[in-house]
Amino acid sequence: MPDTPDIRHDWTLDEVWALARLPFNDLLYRAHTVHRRHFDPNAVQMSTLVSVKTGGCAEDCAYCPQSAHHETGVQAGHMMDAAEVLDRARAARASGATRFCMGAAWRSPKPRQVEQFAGLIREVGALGLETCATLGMLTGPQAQQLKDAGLDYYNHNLDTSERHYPQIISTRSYQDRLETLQNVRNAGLKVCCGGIIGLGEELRDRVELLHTLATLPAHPDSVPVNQLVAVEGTPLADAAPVDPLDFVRVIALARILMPASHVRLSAGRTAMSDEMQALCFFAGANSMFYGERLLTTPNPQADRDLVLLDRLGLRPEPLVAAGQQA
Ligand code: SAM
Ligand code: DTB
Ligand code: SF4
Repeated sequence: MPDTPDIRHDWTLDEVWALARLPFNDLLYRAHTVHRRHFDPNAVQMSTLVSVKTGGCAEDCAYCPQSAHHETGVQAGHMMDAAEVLDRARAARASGATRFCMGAAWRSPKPRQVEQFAGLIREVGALGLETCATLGMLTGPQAQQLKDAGLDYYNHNLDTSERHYPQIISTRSYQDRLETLQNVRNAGLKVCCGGIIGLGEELRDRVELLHTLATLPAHPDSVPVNQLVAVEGTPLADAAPVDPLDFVRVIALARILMPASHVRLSAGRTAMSDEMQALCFFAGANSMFYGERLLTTPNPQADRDLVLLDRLGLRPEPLVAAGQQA
C-alpha cells in the first residue's frame, strides 16, 4: 500500500509523549478517526494459534510459562505431528479464522526444524489460510527458507522498551530481537511485532516501545498487543494487574502511530470485560486471537467471541489473499 501523509516513520519521542498525555476522549477520537481512514471499522481479522512445540525453552523470559527456567507445570513436549497440525488448521478455517499461527518454544530453530516448519507452512498454505510462524531468532537464510515455503508472516515481539528489557529477559538482547526483525523484513516476509503490557513497566516504557515500533524502517504489518497472562511459577506471577483504560490507551496509540497496521487484541482477553474489548475495537484494534487456547493458556471460547462480535455489529475480516482455495 502506498504511504499516505499520516503514515510516518519519523515520530519523535516527544510527539509520542504528547499523544500519551492526551485526555482519554481526545486520544480515542483521534485514534478512531485514523482507524476509519485506513480500515473498515467493523471488520476484525481472526488468527488462530497452535503450539507446535511446547515448553522446555532455553530462554528466561520472565512472563513465559514455557521457559525451562521456571516451574510452571508446562511439560516440554515433542513437535506435534504434521497430521494434527493440519487437523487444527482445517478446524481453524472452518471456524472462520483466516490466519494460522504456529508457535515453537525455541530460542532459535535448528536447520532440521526450519525444514520441518517449511513443510508445515506449505501444507497449511495449501488449505487457503494465511500462515504465520514464531520460532525465535532467525538468520537471514532461515527467514528466506521460510519465505520460499510460502510463509506470509513471522511473529517476533519486542515485548517492552529497550530500557526495561533486561529486567524481563537476560538470555538475549534487544539488539538480537531487532536483528531478527531485519532478517525477516529483508526476506520479504510480513512482520508481526508487538509487546506485552503488565510487565511492571512504567508509562515511559510503553511510550518507548511504541516509538521503537513506529520508527522501524517499515511499520510491522501486524502489531499484537498482549496483556500479561500472569502464570503461577513465573517471576511475574504476582505482577500488578493492568488498568483496563491504560491498556485501551496503548491500543489507541498504536493505531495513531501505525495507521495501516492491523493492531491485534492478543493474549489476556479472558481477563478483559466485554466493555473493555469493545473500547479496544473503537480505539483501533482490528484483529484478535480466536479459538479456545493461546499457546499454553486459555483464550475465550470461539462461540463467546462470535456473540461479542455480533453484539458490536463487527464481522470477521474476509481473506483477500490471491490464490485462496474454497
Ligand atoms: N519463542 C518464540 C519467541 O519468543 O519469539 C516464539 C513464542 S513466544 C511464546 C511469543 C510471544 O508470546 C512472546 O514474545 C510474548 O510476547 C508472548 N507471551 C508469552 N507468554 C506470555 C504471557 N504469559 N502473557 C502475554 N504474552 C505472552
Ligand atoms: C503474540 O504476540 N502472542 C501470542 C503469539 N504472539 C505467539 C502468544 C501469547 C502466549 C500467551 C501465553 C501462553 O498461552 O503460553
Ligand atoms: Fe522461549 Fe519464546 Fe517463551 Fe521466551 S517467550 S521463554 S523465547 S517460548
